[in-house]
Amino acid sequence: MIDSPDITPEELQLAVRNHSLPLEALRYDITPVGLHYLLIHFDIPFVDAKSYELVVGGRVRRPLRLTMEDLRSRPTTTLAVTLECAGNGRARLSPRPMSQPWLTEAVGNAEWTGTSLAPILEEAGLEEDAVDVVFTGLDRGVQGGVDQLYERSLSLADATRPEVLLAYAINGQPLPPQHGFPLRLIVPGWYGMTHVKWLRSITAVDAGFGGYQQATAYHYRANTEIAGEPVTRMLPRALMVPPGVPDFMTRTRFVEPSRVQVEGRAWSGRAPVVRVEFSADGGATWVDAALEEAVSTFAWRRWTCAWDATRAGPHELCARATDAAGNTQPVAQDWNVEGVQNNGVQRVLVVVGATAERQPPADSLA
Ligand SMILES: Nc1nc2c(c(=O)[nH]1)N[C@H]1C(S)=C(S)[C@@H](COP(=O)(O)O)O[C@H]1N2
Ligand SMILES: [Mo]
Repeated sequence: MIDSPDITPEELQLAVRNHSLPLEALRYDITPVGLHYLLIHFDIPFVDAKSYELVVGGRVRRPLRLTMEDLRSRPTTTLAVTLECAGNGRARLSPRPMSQPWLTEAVGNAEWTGTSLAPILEEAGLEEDAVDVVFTGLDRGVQGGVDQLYERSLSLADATRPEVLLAYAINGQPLPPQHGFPLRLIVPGWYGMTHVKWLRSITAVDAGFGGYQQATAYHYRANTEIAGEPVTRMLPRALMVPPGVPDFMTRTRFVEPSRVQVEGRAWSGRAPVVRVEFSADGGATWVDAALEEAVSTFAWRRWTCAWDATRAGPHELCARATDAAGNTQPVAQDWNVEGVQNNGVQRVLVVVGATAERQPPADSLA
């Protein structure tokens, strides 16, 4: 299933800390909290909500210190937002970039509740020379040889968009520790790294932010000679719920000869998804899937497609999304240094045949 299969103990260590969405959970409009993917670079910080304060400072006229009570007393917004890790699909590249070895399932669609960021920046009063807003987490570690707090920035224009939230709840519950308790940033449409968890401070700065996670990491580059392009909004992607039942070890699917209703989800952070196509022959021929309304402006759309699974034998199923800006998914994935923005089409191997004919692989012991 993976072109360069020798997963290292270091990758395995990351993989067991950070789980993906089981693809069958694409059936839920809103992903149940425990099924939403997770990505934590360092350790999950232990935070006492009673003494917690968010510090808003830097190039502002009125620095603020906000308790959770202050934040909860502000106007509330709830928004369904599809989050996807920028490294989704990385483990399918060859050679495999060394980092969290995602296959294609680093996604989730939760309902985030919080308060809008723009009015807080307005209250703090940005100075004329402020150009970027830096979001700093409470979690600290070393990456690329750099000792750091996890931090990312946004331009003023991006930070003050109305949909940008400081969120303290997910699916109606307080944030669990792993999703950023007590407060995180939500930037609808952007890849996961932007949504800083365990927010400790928000700082307006008068020059482009040069922090590791901003200026060094999260760049799309074909080789190490170039700086590349910063990773920002999500490219379109469609995923399907693998039909039938899986083989325990290989995850190959078994389907009884029948007419199968294939279903899945599609999203893009660049423009609304306008088309999803389905292929039952490894991408040689495509048919249009039916699209349902998006769960929200910033959330995935459900799609369905009928598949005549009557010819016995193996079939490779694929799905491909296209957005209103004309972005689509490549059938063959290009390689890049960090293994980010890989939106190559999903491939699901399905064997059609009667149950009695299925030969379990000899080594599939539970
Ligand atoms: N403080 C902090 N925020 C963070 C991270 C982190 O390691 N530390 N990981 C980022 C990355 S890379 C992703 S993909 C998302 C994952 O959010 P989730 O775990 O809630 O799904 O959080 C982002 N926010
Ligand atoms: Mo990520």
